[in-house]
Amino acid sequence: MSVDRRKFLKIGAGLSALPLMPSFVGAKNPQATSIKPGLIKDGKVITAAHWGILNLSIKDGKVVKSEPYEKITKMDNPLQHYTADMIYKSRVKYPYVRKSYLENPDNPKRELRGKEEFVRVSYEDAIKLIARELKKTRDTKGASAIFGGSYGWKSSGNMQNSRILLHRFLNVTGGFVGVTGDYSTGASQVIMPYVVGSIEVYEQQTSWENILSDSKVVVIWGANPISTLRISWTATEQEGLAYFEKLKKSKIKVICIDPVRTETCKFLDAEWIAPRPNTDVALMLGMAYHLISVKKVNYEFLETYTTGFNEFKAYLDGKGDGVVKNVKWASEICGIKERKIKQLAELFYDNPTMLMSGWGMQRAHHGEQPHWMLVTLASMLGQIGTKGGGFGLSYHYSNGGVPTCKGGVIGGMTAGPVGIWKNGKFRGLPKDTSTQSGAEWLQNAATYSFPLARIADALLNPGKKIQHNGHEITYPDIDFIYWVGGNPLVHHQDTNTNVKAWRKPRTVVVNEIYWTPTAKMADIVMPATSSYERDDITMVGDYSNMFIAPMKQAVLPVGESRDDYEIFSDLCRVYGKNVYNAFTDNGKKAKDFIKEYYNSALAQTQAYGAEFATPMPSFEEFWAKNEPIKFAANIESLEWTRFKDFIEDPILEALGTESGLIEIYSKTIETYNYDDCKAHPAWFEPIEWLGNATKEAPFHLLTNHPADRLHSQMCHTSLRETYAVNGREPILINSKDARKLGIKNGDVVRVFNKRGEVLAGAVVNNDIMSGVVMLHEGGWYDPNEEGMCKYGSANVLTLDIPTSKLANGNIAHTGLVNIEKFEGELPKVTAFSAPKGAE
Ligand code: PGD
Repeated sequence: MSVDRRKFLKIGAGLSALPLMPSFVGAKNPQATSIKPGLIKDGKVITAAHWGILNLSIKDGKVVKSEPYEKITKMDNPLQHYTADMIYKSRVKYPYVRKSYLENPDNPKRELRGKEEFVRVSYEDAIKLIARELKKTRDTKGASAIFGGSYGWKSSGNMQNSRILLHRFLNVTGGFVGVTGDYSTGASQVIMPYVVGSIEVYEQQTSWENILSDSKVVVIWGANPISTLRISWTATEQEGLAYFEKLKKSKIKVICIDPVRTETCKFLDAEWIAPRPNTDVALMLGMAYHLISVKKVNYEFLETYTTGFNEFKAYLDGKGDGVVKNVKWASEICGIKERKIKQLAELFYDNPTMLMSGWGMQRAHHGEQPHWMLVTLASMLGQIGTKGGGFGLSYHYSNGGVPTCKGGVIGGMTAGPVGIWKNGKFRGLPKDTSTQSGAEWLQNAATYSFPLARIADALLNPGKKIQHNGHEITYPDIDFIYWVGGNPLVHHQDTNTNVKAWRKPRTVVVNEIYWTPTAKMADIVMPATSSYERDDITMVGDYSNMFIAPMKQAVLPVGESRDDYEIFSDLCRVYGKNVYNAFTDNGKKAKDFIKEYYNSALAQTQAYGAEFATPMPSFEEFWAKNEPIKFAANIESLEWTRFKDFIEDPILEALGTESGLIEIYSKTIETYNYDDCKAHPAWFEPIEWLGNATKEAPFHLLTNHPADRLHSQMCHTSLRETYAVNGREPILINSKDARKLGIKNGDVVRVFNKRGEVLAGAVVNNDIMSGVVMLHEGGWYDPNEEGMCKYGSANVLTLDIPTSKLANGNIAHTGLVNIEKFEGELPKVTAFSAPKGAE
């Protein structure tokens, strides 16, 4: 350590740095010699991750093999085999503080965030530093300066739910700024309640059993379930994939409408229809126009179950804008031949047709429109609520449509009571915290909350007023960010602007397992354990609730990593006993919560009686046995049909919309008077699309979800070597386009626009329409000195503007780029190594 460095460490807020050596120096093989009681040294451990229930083989205290617990489908899920890399690669092993922040947290040279070296400090000192600086921000700027929205996919597990634990910690210490919405369904979850009375995107779907028995046509509209069903929010049971296998064997006609010939399209041997990106609304409007002209509209359905069709029809006929939305008009916009548009519309009307839509098309400029228009089209077809027809917005996600099992559902971590914050001072916790409900917490967090996808805008523009869903929101002045369980430097759009935004607040704290781009942008990084280093419990099957799986600690924590629960408990300890007790529920350990969550499910199954649900053993037996409990579906759920009750009785089973009916025209939205979201579904030209492409940016960029990662998770594992091209993220280019550009399969290319530039590896074929390129989201951001991403993080190129004033969702799939062969010397990819000071 240099003298200079010693000097600043001394003055650095009175904290001491540790010698840069591992804490287990002296032990020959600490993993093998210090196995904690109860931890298996050699044998098998059952755990679960978003990518399924896993059977881990442990040898000498280390994970050596990772396999699925049960083989449900013939399809392999590669994500299930890389657990060892998830434990041992790219780890944050110790607490670190950015050099300038350690020297002077009051003036921490924010412009160096993400560039400067880190200094290792002791765990205790890091805890003291976070607690002190957080309190300082509260005392000087109030709770509205503390951002804890902290969005992300974290790890599976109901106890070590890092995001909720962060909320719990920030609540007991006095509140924080939260967010509304998410990146997945930002637009649809706001528009759908106006249209069908529920958010729809996270709802159980008509049972697959019904689809297989009654559908004649299945349309997969902008979705890639064979890829996205490899994971789910809790842990996947993979049954959705098994149903897609059955669909492939059935006689049902499958059509994929997508600019990319996806894995799903190829797997199902489906008919591929490729519209220009972001033009599905125009395509659907053309279909609607055609159905009216050939009198293939179910008017009885429209009259009984919907409101506003006449206003919509007036729009189709061009009554307000003079533009008739006929098939010719649609074809010119979306690029699908007129004959095909007509043929598809009639095929849907003439046959029981299930329109399965993904969410990618609503992650686009005016993303509120596609699903609203899809519901309108489905209403015209009149099959909603039938066994084989209608629409579904979650077949591609978390195995929607897999029948729900009759069993117990475990409890989970809650966001806890909110500390009292008055006149700029934290006044402690309320005397009786038991009276605080979850709703109160939500209200508190909502006071300053803003739509998640506006985060960079909010950080850069404190005090700015925006319109959101009929209200005005004023951005808070954020000076302290605490992020856990997410990777915003990768997941948020327009990375270069995002980097500027992240250099705004005084303090950024991140608990992370790996040296992600977000961890590298922090001032204080706390080393978090992976889920394989701690005990937990999870449901498996988000809609099916098919299993309860134990997630037993498999190996010792790496380095000095700690569970998020432990980190936050220790932070609370600094604030005093009452705060610690409120956070830990009077000193509970992780296992106490796990048992409690299990027992709540046990009580449910006991209430059903053994006849109706699989009996569950006591918690102790369950934990000792180290096996998941599996529940079965009953006849009711096997035959379950979405909207059936409403169709049978639209009065008693009215929808949650203002009229109780499906709203093709919303009087409430009309009152908002937004220029970018009208009172009925409509075509809006996106800010960037092939219709306004230029010589500078001639290609539409799609940033689909990757098949071999979960967003950015696993990018650092050796699974990457199976898909990376020349060490870079692959970009899919149409053969004809590549030929024109002189690009061959395997070439490194520069992809660029006015927002930024990335390197990527060319994959040239005809699985993508001409004029469109596709770079998966989730590649780790790896800037060189000039800001070019050496690995290929898609969001360097995307736009950070809202879908509309209604939902303010992200528009990750709208955007134009240019592309050229990279001729220079290839820079080394450093995305997966530790930053300076932490090597
Ligand atoms: P993940 O890669 O899952 O991405 O964004 P999200 O941030 O959810 O990041 C999770 C992070 O949490 C990882 O870094 C992981 O290491 C960390 N983590 C996991 N478990 C724990 C834990 O127990 N404790 C702590 N402290 N950390 C943990 C995904 C987001 O990206 C989403 S949901 C969508 S839908 C969007 N999709 C797109 C898109 O289609 N196109 C583009 N261009 N961009 C997108 N961004 C969005």
